[in-house]
Amino acid sequence: MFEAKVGVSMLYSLHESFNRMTKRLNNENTRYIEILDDGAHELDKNRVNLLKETAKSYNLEYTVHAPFADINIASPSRTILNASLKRLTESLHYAHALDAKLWVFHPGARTGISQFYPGAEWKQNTQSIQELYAEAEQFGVNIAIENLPAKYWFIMNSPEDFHKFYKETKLPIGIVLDIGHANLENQTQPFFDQLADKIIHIHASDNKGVNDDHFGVGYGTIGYSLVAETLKKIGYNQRVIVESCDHVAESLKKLGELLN
Ligand SMILES: [Mn+2]
Repeated sequence: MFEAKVGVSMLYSLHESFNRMTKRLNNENTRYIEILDDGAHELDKNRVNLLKETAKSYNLEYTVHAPFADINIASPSRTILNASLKRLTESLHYAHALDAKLWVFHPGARTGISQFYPGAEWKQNTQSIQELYAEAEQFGVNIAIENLPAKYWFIMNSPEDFHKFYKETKLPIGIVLDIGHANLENQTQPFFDQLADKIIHIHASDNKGVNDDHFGVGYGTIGYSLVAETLKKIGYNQRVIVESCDHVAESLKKLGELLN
């Protein structure tokens, strides 16, 4: 039976205070909420407690998006790498405290010196993911890695990259398919064709194939009707999270209609 769970990322509210964001949670027309542990919404113990109370009151289910500002798990700098992993581990612990169903994180990125060390960023990225996975397993937190576009220096852009990663690590780690990111690489259909069984979470926003705009669904050039058809065909029954910065309620409604 087809029953994708359409939810919303609080990314669109990141310019607002944490308390303002929290007050929105009972009014999102969905119980599937993705909290972004970054910027003004960075988690701490008190905030986790507040979110837990809110979830209880309104029967919400959280997923947590790991911080990504200035984070690079493929960094060639030991100092930056350690700081990144420390911050991510902290976020994992908050996800555990929140009873989050999933912790979503970004792969590492190339840097201005990567060209001098071919393959080093890939190797470091893999090692970091193995460390995060071990940590997550200890805490019983389910984690998944998101596809990112090469345009913004990230690695792990295509199905080929994920195949390579799985072949090397044998880790049973899922994929967050970001449809907007995949569109920038023309890889949406290849991801569905080749890795449908690995996709355990979806980020939905729109763009025009050039920049990662995070437009509302229907405000770019992505064919969401086709995406919805594909999701039905593969029997996708997990979360589809609207990760738009505008037209959020409208996007949620559109996807809900397309997927039901
Ligand atoms: Mn995303």
